[in-house]
Amino acid sequence: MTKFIAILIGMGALANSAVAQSSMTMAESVVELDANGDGVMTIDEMMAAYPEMTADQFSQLDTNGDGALDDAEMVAGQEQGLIPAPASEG
Ligand SMILES: [Ca+2]
Ligand SMILES: [Ca+2]
Repeated sequence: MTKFIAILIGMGALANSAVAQSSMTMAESVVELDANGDGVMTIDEMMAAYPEMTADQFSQLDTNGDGALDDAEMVAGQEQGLIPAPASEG
């Protein structure tokens, strides 16, 4: 009986981590694109992931104009449909 409860708790923990993961999906996709791991996407990294990305599109996404896309700019771009979902998933 104790073992059964332990299994239930274990499954609950698994379910919780699955929920946590799904809410992290967007941040993870940013990390995947960030080739040099500096936490922001340059136009080179964006064009490597999205060959159809143009400089115009990039500057549209780079709302603070620092020449790189941070997490917030990536999320905003994805929400606006300016950045397609990564094709490598699934
Ligand atoms: Ca980078
Ligand atoms: Ca920026």
